[in-house]
Amino acid sequence: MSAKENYYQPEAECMSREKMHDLQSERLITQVKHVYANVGYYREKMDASGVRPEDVKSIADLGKLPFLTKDDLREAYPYGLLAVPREAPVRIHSTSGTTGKRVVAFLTQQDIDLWYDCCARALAAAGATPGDVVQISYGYGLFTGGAGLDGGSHKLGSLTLPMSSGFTDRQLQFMCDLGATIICCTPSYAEFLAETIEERGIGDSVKLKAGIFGAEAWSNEMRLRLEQKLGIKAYDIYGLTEITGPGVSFECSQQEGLHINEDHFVAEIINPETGEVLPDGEKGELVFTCLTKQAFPLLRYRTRDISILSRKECQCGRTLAKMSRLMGRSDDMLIIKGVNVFPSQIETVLIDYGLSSNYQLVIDRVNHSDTLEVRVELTPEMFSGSGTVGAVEKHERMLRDAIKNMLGIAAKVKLVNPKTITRSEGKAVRVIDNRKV
Ligand code: DLL
Repeated sequence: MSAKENYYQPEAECMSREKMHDLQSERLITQVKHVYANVGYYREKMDASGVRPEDVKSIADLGKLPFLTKDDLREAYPYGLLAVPREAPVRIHSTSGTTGKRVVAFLTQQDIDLWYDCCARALAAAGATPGDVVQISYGYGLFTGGAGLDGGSHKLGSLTLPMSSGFTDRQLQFMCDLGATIICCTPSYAEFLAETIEERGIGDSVKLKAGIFGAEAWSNEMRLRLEQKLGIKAYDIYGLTEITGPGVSFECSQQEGLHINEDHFVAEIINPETGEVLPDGEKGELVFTCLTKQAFPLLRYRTRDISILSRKECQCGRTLAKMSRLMGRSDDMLIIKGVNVFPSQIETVLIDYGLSSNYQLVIDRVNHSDTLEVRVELTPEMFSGSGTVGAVEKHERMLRDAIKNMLGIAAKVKLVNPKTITRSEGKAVRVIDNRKV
């Protein structure tokens, strides 16, 4: 433990690795029995893979259990994976996914309490104390962002401003009038807020010291920019509705990877093609097992999120394993002209180039060949200073070369006027793939 660091539950966050191993093992054994006894869907899946609850004697046996995927959740929709009687859960949340059938997750009061503890840990790690005013600008409702951080802020005893997303004028008025010190929202909305603050020249009235940003991918370059523009430290927070929402993992003062709340969730990294479990330090798909959830306890759930695990000591004093910031999703990966492209790679080029992180990738198929157009906004300086046609073309050419260098494929670059790409109040829409029917 470090004297300077701000913990919410140091006994869990700084537990010895041996103790964590024993705690995880004990909880896993109980959880597997609970699931086998109460969820027919699971029982069939486990029977089909020839594994019985007695086979799981410690965390080392985790690999015996079958994986669960989003398809299982869709198949079992809506109540098929509920592990408690219908009367027991008190809350439903749902994924923000835009395709396919929505996934619903259920929580008992205890599930909610433990989830809010996880979010309180994240807030504390970002420096939140009871003296802070925490502005929550994630959406409230089916989305887990608002509820999770709201609950965490209450647990911590901070003054909670439940703004939800949108209504930017009101957000900024409350932020300034009430002296919000911590802001929680998607990084793309944070960027929009920062832009508006700058435009209105109200930076001096903003008292923010930290931001807790997650729910979508954001690069380190974007972090530095948000920190500089808002005068804050920007922390990453990760989670997914199926597992619990925000607070599955969170960044600490070191801002180098996210600590996983391992007393509640076990993480594995697998090869997404073969399902083979990979050692620490190797890149692959994150898989989570819920150790304490009562109502909707998923075991070995494949997230499709790509990351790397590490159990190296962290300067913050937490002993919780870390996952690297997300490197993309295996299903967000675009294949353009046969090349694997992650939107975050393009974002890095744009930000390196001093451009806005408001961009859109438009993919099409013309004459049986893929085309990629990168639309990005000119910064106000570029627009006013060198916004002549010749200068814009020069910027476009240089960007095209930089993208070609990074990806190895040609892209068309289109610099558009500031504020012409639609802003999102929740998760940003970065990719328009016109190839899909
Ligand atoms: O996005 C939960 C959340 C809310 C996390 C607020 C953080 C803050 P879903 O809507 O179910 O839940 O989406 C989950 O979003 O599988 C990732 O692909 C992506 N995601 C979440 N956090 C991050 C992050 C919430 N920090 C899906 N970085 C996940 C990159 C993230 N992607």
